[in-house]
Amino acid sequence: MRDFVYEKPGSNRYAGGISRRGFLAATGFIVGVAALGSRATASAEPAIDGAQVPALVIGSGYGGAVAALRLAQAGVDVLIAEMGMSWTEPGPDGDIFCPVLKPDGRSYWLRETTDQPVGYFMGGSYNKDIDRYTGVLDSEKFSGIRVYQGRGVGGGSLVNGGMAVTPKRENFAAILPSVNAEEMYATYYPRANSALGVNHIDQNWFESAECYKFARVGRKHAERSGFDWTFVPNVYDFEYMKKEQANTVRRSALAGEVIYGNNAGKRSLDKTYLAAATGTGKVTIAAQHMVTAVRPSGGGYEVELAQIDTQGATVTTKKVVAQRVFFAAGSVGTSKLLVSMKAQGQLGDLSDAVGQNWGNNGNVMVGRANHMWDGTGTLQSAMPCLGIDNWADAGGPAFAEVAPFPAGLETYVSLYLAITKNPIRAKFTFDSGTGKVDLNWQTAWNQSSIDAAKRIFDKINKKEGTIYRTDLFGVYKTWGDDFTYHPLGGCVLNEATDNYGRLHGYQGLYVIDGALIPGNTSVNPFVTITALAERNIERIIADDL
Ligand code: FAE
Repeated sequence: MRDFVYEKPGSNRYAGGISRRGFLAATGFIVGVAALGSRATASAEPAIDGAQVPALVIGSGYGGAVAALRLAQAGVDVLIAEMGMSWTEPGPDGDIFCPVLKPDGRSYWLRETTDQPVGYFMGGSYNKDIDRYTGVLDSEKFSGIRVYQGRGVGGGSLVNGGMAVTPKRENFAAILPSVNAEEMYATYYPRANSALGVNHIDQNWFESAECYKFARVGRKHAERSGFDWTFVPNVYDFEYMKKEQANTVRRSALAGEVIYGNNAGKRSLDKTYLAAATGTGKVTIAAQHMVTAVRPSGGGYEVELAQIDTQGATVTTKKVVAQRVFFAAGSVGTSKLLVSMKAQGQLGDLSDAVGQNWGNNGNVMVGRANHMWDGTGTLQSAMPCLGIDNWADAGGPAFAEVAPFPAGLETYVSLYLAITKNPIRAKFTFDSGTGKVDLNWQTAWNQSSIDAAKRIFDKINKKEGTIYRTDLFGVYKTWGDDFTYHPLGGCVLNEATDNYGRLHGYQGLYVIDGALIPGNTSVNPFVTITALAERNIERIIADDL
């Protein structure tokens, strides 16, 4: 069955419908017009071909948003090129993002069927046919792993669970030893948390909230088996969620909205960093513009862009010359671009460390079948708020978020996303035959992640007299071990770049996203990506501009 046609193939209705900001690309200088309101403004058709810009940022996720805002505040005009759409125009149903239980083309990036992370239930796949469209969630397939990523103005912030976790200081110090942890915890983590709009759940409300019964059951089981647990802050507005539960506002998290976008309640980057960035009048966001090449030109860099329609087809190609280029296309996007530019000789002097040291943050998912007296509730908030902390277990460190399973009916399922300390690292390589970049991660490499997660859930199952669900990730498949939400690394700080993200070999080229982090953050990563970007851009502005 096909869902409604969200937009006719080849048309560019939403691109054309977005109000175009006044934009001058004259005399080698770009001037954006101040954004109004509280949401980032983007243009799908900016007149940028042939322009020269002081700074071009590739991608509008966490790293890109921080770079754009801080550069603009320092007086630098910035062009952001974002391959995904500007999610500001409602579809035919009046909503910007599609319903979770009835996904349409808006859900996935250029796919004909959905590819749900938890894609099976009771013996069968419940993926659905959809119309091909430049939707908000990409499930990018490599030989041994699918990597989920956000596509659009706001990057991963549009689709993620909003869990805003600052890692324990000793864990951060072990992961990025070249970074001064004291500065991070005194200055950059607080700065990131504040600008992201991180808030904490009202713990009294939590104890009785119908929508968090699943989390209370998860906590009870963790406690009964002797595991530590912790509340997890979020960028979803918990006060708004209270009103959702009281039925006084439009439901979003309580309507199961998360991986295909939230129509309300969430402080995604388009409402925080990017709104502030375009509000300076110095930042222009070119949506549906994919960077395809970067090469030296004069004293700067020539950047090639493909403007794409909602079928992913190239409408036109453009060239911009930028004095400085910030790679913020995400761990995978940045690594793919740099690895192919190095292999093809356009940026041939990049370090051999480019493309190396990639990890999946040890992600593995699993579900448990509870007894009838431990129902997880028919109404579940799509925003997790609690995690089981077993990182101190030297035999298999793990931090497991108690995840919702908002099916709209009582499933008795307790679902978890475990972040484990998987030491294996993969690399990206360019295939000159296909012209594509592959990632050599193998599914079997997740065995140590499964083993670490089992140290928690085998114990809980034994204590509770329960079993694993084997119907959520395939037919008789217990572990969701072939995908990740948390790609990290590929252009690691102090290896492929200097200690602030400057790429070796090319003055004026920077990496400022999750590619800098060597494969693991010990918790969910976006607060760390944001805080590290804050640290690096401050130094770059002070020393390089
Ligand atoms: P990212 O946010 O991915 O932004 C990169 C941007 O670059 C994207 O908008 C791309 O479309 C764009 N792009 C890529 N290539 C190009 C190109 N060639 N030209 C132009 N644009 C390009 O990067 N993390 C948490 O901390 N807490 C959570 O609760 C959480 N839940 C998640 C749930 C899901 C379903 C997913 C997919 C991720 C989740 N994450 C979570 C991970 C988090 O969103 C991710 O680590 C960050 O978004 C990565 O930030 P970056 O700035 O590296």
